[in-house]
Amino acid sequence: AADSVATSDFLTLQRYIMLTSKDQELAVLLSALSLACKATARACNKAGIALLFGLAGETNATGDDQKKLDVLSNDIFINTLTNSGTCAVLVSEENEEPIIIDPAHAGRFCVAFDPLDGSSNIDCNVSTGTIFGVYERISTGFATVDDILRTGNDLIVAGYCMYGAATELVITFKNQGVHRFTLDPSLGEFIHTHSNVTFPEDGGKKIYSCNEGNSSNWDPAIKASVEYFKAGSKPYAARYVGSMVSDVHRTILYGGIYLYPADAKSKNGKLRVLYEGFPMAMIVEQAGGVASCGLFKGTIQRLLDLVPTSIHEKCPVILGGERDVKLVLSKYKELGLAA
Ligand code: P6P
Repeated sequence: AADSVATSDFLTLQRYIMLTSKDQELAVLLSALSLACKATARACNKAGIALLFGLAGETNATGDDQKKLDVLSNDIFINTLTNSGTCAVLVSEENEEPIIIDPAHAGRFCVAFDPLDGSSNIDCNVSTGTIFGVYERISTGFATVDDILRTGNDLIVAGYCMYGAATELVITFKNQGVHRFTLDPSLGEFIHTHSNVTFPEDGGKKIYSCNEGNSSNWDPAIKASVEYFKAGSKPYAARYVGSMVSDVHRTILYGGIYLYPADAKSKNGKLRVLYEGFPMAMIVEQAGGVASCGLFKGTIQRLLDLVPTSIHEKCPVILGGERDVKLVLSKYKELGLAA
């Protein structure tokens, strides 16, 4: 067994990176990211004992009340990424402004991250996660926010770390497929467990995942789609954790669809393009799924094709296996809402 002390050949994240990209600077960046994930996992595991539950008494860029763990995890990611010497620009959900790294300590990469997504769940011990996307800078002189305000198609790495029963890192390098790593706390290493993770061929389990509390404000196509999932002798199961990493991880592994659509109150939806929509869309597409905004700004919009103009911009998110996402998109056409 891979966890027996007799093991002598460990496929760690670092080894996988060197096998895949042979890019030393990228290996250092991902080593820093995995350290930050391990430190965040430890803080979440010890929160109850270390009195880390509860509010920090501040609010973040989104206006959310920051939890102590939000602030701590954000500081962990900013410090490890800055000190890695591999980053030029950082964007965090918790920071109003982008962080431009001092050119004397800067590197090639720009990282957008949500350090502790779903943290409203943390005080009741429901799983949360970190979501991140990595660009290679394009500027030659001083790095600017334009190095990260780019189409999702320019991402070179996307990933999330789920702080659940196990601490699991899911990562994809562009066109290299989706890979899963599980933290072995006794080694402090992320050990490779699955290669080329893909959606179940037939769309998998019939599960739909959305906050139906918003349903009165949905557009007719979303309403019709969810009614379709609920109808018939074998309706879909409803599963909604309220933590994007948990809901998307289950959708990729079991099948089904996750939706956070635009609605009458939130014309651009709730989720953020740079550190929620784009990374999850890249992972879902690399796993053979579909990631769309649905009808957005007058057209049926593939999520990765968006070009954000501000770092906390929002977008609708409809992602999952082809069977279910295509069903939703077909409703727009059926109802004459899109060509
Ligand atoms: P709602 C958590 O705040 C988050 O950003 C995602 O992790 C999650 O999917 C969504 O918002 C939950 O939002 O409105 O259903 O509580």
